[in-house]
Amino acid sequence: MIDFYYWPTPNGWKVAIMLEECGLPYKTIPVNIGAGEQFKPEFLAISPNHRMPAIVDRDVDGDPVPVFESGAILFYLAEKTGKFIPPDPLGRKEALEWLFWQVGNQGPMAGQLSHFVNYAPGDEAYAKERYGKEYDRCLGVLERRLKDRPFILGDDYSVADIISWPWVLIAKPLGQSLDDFPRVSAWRQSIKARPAVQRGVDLGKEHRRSAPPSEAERKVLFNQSAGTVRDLSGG
Ligand SMILES: N[C@@H](CCC(=O)N[C@@H](CS)C(=O)NCC(=O)O)C(=O)O
Repeated sequence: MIDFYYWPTPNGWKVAIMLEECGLPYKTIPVNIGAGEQFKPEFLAISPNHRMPAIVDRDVDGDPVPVFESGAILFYLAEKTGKFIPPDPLGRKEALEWLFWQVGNQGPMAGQLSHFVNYAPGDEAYAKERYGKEYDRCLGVLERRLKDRPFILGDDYSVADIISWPWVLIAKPLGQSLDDFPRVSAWRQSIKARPAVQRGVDLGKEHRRSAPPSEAERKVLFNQSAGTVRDLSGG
């Protein structure tokens, strides 16, 4: 059994989709990030950057294995199952390149864009333009990559697609049209049609945000420094 520390956001969906695609048995443990549950000492012991998603793999010989950071989790699960990753060294190298691309480029840029589009206190025009352009640039990178292949690594759907798809799914609410990215648009639709992907995105949907964050949630989510994290996690 795998313990899956989860809250329904694009970063959480990546791992929900991977677990569903692999058919691995897992138990969902909600981490209500608006309520500050990511700072609980027991969660920090698994995820030292106090961010979800994280997993603990109990289906191992010896001590349970904790894994944090979505890219590392997807790679770990791909290695464990032999699924959604090429078998050869050069193919694995490419899988790692695109995993790192997502967690170092598309993910943070989309995350900051989402922050300024959805939660910034004022107009923040410069920030929206800056992250909007970076998000657009990342879509351009994907569009070029998909020029002569149906999936990011070639003919086969892989961890590279699973990790990059959730932040493309929500392009429209981020204020970005996909009209200029026809291949990305077709890729997005073909992945959306997979039953495991639907199950992953639906996981915990009752917890999805339906109203703007309250003052208390804003304080937890948008006021973090080393000092506040120390206070929230109890030292
Ligand atoms: N690089 C991390 C990002 C994870 C992340 O940013 N998670 C957010 C939710 S989408 C979180 O836990 N936020 C809690 C907080 O901001 O305190 C990954 O890819 O796993």
